[in-house]
Amino acid sequence: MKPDAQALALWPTSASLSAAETDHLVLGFTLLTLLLTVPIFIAITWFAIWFRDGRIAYRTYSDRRNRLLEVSWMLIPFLLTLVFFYWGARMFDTHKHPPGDAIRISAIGKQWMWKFQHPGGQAEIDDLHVPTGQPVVITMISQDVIHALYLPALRIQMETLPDRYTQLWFKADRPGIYRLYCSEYCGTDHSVMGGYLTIMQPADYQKWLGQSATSGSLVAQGRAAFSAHGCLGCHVAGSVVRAPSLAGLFGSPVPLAAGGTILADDGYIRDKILDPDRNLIAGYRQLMPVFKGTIDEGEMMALVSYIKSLGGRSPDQSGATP
Ligand code: HEC
Ligand SMILES: [Cu+2]
Repeated sequence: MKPDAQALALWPTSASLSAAETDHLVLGFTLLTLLLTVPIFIAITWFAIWFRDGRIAYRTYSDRRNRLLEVSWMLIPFLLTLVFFYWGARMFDTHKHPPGDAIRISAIGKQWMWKFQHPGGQAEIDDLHVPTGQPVVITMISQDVIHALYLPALRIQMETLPDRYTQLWFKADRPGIYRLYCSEYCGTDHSVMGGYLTIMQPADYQKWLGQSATSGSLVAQGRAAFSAHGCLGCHVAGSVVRAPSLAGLFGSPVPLAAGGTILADDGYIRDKILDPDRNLIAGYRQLMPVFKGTIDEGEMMALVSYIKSLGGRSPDQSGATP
């Protein structure tokens, strides 16, 4: 089916195992809901007709009770719905925990387009190319208002927020061209904020990457931004300013001046660069300039990738005392 015809299909093609599982969950839960409610609606209708005004029927109140019956018709449906709760919660948990070996793609939503960037630096607008058989993580942020990236063929969507990174991941298994959308009303041109998701065989994906223009890998772009913004002046071994080493920072706990620690994830690093006066670090004098307004989200994604790529946390390299 052509991708645009698919947009009208009642039940879009599913392009991953987890999309198929989502369908089973939704169908199963719909069936259970029907099973539990349709008999009640039939009984209500039947009783309403049987005991209608003026009809001669047996209306004497009976005080016969069957506790077992009463408990069972509450308990059995409850347990049956719990099965779906458990199933849904397990899928939710899987969606929250991408595997470590995933391809990391960054996405920026803005009025009214999507910009995607691959680890090699290949950028695309309103188009997203991914391989089959490999997990793909998309880390995203909005440059303005709230958007949401919706990939119906994979049955997933995620809000894209200003000032905070969000994530989704999937492992596609059916090559093809599918639609992608913004599913959060975001202004005048919301309806045209979308494009195509192209799922390709891994070899075709590699070929596509090779043919696409890139101005250096994301990490290399980040390294360039790191020196262009003068970060290197402080965050380098032997600098005059005593600044923490960024090597191995990603994923480690940072001790805070106010006590406690904070996990150095993408969001922490971004916040610290834009507004270093937040989350003051124990043992340092805060001398870092505020970069809010000077670094856009695209450059920030590159900077964060670069800082992530600095392996092996080592003790303070800057050495010099203030
Ligand atoms: C004038 C010196 C200076 C410059 C320039 C500077 N920093 Fe910093 N940076 C510091 C200091 C000092 C700290 C510790 C701040 C604190 O006490 O909270 C820091 C902290 C950080 C942290 C948190 C480190 C940790 O261990 O948690 C990150 C990330 C960071 N800087 C990135 C950058 C980036 C990226 C740039 C360039 C866009 C930059 N810095 C520019 C001095 C600087
Ligand atoms: Cu939008």
